[in-house]
Amino acid sequence: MIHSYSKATLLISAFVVASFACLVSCKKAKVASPEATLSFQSIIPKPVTDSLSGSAFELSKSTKIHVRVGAAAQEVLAIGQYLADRLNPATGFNLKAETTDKEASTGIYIQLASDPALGAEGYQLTITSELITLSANQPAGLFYGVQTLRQLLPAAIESSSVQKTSWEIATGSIRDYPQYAWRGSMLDVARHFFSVEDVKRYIDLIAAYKMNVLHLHLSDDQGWRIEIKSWPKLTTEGGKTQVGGEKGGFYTQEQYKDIVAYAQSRYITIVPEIDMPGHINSALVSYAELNSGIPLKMEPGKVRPTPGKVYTGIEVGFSTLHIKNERTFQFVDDVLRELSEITPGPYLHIGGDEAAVTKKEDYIAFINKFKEMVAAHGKQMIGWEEIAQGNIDSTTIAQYWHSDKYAQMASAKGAKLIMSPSVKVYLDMKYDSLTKLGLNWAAYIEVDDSYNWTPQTLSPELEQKNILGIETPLWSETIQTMDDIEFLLFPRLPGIAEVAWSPSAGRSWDAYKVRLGNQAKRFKAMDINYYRSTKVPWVD
Ligand code: TNX
Repeated sequence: MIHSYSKATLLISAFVVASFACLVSCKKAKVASPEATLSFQSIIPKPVTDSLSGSAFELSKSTKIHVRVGAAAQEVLAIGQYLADRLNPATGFNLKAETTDKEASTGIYIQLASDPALGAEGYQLTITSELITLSANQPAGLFYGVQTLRQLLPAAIESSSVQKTSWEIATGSIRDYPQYAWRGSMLDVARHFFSVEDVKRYIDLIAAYKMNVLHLHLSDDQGWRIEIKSWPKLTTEGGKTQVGGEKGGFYTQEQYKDIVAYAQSRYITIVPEIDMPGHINSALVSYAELNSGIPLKMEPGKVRPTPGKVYTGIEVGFSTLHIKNERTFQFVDDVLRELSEITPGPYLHIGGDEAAVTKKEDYIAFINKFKEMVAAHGKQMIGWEEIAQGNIDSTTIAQYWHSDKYAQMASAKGAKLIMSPSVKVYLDMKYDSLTKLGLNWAAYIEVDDSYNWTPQTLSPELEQKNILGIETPLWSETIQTMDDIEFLLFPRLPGIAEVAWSPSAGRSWDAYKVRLGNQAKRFKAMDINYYRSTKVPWVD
């Protein structure tokens, strides 16, 4: 008894001494607020692994953003500054990224560090009450870590004006990397034209969900949207109008380069598409010499094209290049050459869809020739799934949109596949029969429909190793403004980004919809015009 009493006394005195020492030297770690904890649990796309540790880091005006000097120092510094630029408007803090040659012990510390399991795009975030460490193998991983950091902060961080709140982040750690290398979206700027500013906002919106490809559909029957210096009338004539007959527009090569550079700074590759040999009326009307006498065919009862005039309706599959016209391949080669010169990314998309008035043998010959030409300009060819009929191989990428037969044919030929199932990820489809914008030929696509699928099981006979990833197209027959774009993108896009990024094991709509509902404040702070689907428990 006496023995145990003295043991207890010893323990108590040790505790008293330790507590006193701590009063002098320890700063008590703040307990994470419910809001910070909820943000941590609501990240989209869902990280591969994450764990909370209970306290909070608080961002303040004295927080330093330290960037470790070393490989790619300028690029890493730019990512640090990109982070500061995201934080400053709402906090009013005027933070600035600064280089350091040693490990930081407080603030935000950003470094490249070898961690092979994270791959080229993964990152690790370790958050304590004093220090946030963001590490990755490559700058892209750091960029994605920054996107996660944005979502860890209160939603008000996305405001463009100073907000009064405490900028808390729950402590814990996150290890994260993508399931698919191709996480893209396509914007149709041909049916309706969108300004450089709109495209930049589109880039920022998809970058926030760790997407890495923007495919620009630059030409179609209704308009030609990229300056080609050797064929100037493509834009001055072919770019004049858009669906409905209003004024169209086009990007000069300088503007296109500006878009490419902006995308690059967000780790997004621009994939330019010139749709051929069909969907080509805007070129045919710009240069009579490209015409060949093949009539523009339109089903009865549809809005017919006027020969010699840019089409302003929304029907598809009525125009074609002519394989025997001697100017055709000069035209194609000039376009592909100029486009390859202003496109640093490795891909050129040649369209190849819905060439309903091109003879099958001509279609195949076209695809084979396009493939040679794209390769001659040092690029890799991408085309819609129909290109599977051509002589394609492992150097080609086919984009699935609805035909299992073509997808399997492409896969059997060794081509890689991008999955864009129209019934799941065509964001121009209406949510339901009441949606004002959009079409419905493929399906009504509610927010759960666009989330509930995986590329692995979509078309079971595909070779999994040939699936590069996912791309979600936004065709623009019915949309004209950034508000329209946002209404069809949100809230479906974040879920599609998650299907592309996060592991499919354990995925559940019921868990996801809660995380999505928790993004409502963020969408509001980002001024996103989104569809308030009744399937989502929105928390405002
Ligand atoms: C089909 S899918 C198209 C586009 C239209 C779209 C409208 C594909 C490769 N082509 O030309 O804009 O449907 O949803």
